[in-house]
Amino acid sequence: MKRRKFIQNASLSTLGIAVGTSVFASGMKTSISEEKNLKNETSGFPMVIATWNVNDSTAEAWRVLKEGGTSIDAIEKGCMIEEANAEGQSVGLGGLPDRDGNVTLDACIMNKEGDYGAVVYLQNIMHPISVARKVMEDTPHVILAGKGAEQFAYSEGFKKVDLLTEKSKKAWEAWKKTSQYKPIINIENHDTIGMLAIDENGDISGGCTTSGLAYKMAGRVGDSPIIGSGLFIDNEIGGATATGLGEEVLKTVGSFLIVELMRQGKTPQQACEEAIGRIIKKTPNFKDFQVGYIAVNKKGETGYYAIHDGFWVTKYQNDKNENFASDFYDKK
Ligand code: SD4
Repeated sequence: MKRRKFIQNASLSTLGIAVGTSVFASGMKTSISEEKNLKNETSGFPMVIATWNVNDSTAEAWRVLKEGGTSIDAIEKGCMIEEANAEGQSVGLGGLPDRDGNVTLDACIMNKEGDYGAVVYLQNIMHPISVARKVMEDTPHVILAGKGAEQFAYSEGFKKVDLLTEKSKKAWEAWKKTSQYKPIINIENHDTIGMLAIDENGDISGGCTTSGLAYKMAGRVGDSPIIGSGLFIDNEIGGATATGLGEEVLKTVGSFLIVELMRQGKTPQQACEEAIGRIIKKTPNFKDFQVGYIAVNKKGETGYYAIHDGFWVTKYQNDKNENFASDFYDKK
């Protein structure tokens, strides 16, 4: 089946993109506030914000920041929590596999200097965010893919891990039974992490880590590890990161767009809304997929916006680790 056809046929729910549902990452310790806080008025740093309900991850990032750690350390440590969570099915261990049953991971990281490192189509490694950081810091390159990335990880001391859990294997087997190319399984746990942090010095870093779309074609790489699409940081301005159907984020270079809009004077919220607007304008079938963005500026002001209801963010700021329901475009 041709790529475009596959993407069009694959509905949002079948690809592991939740729409119209509240999503709750398993292992979450803090309860979600009943009130939908759409005003999002807080600012200041240190702070950390992440896509979806990932309170354990933001708590870990906050711990690093409060101890005077750098934003890049906070990002790596925070993302690692969700990568190691076997219950979460869209990142790291326990991630849903591609249609051939292989768990393949994409991740990237960016620091305050604007350095970037990424791994794409990485297998058998629990912490792609850490390998991405090694690519950034210890190699002359910015992206390593597939076997090369895996070999590099082993050479850096990472251990081989079977990432396909029983739970995800069962889900994949159920998907295979019902349909080869039009899966009907509905995935409601969502925890692909895009994370942005500002440390006590006011320096911004970001990271993004995912197992990508469930039951994707073998070899498919999404937006998450691609600079400017799944993540972009400019320490003078702010940062942005994305979740959802990566093909649409890639086509609009969403995270770079948001940072550039903030550079032109937009608030993080206005910038996220405009980036979603670009997708809506260009893509008549936007009802079939979800994209969500989060952004932060130099003051620690944040924004978040999605195409559909059901996108949540977690923010640790001013000593509070809170979940917020994102406002969205498609009000029906
Ligand atoms: C991708 N953007 O691979 C990722 C998927 C995602 O929550 O964010 N899922 O397209």
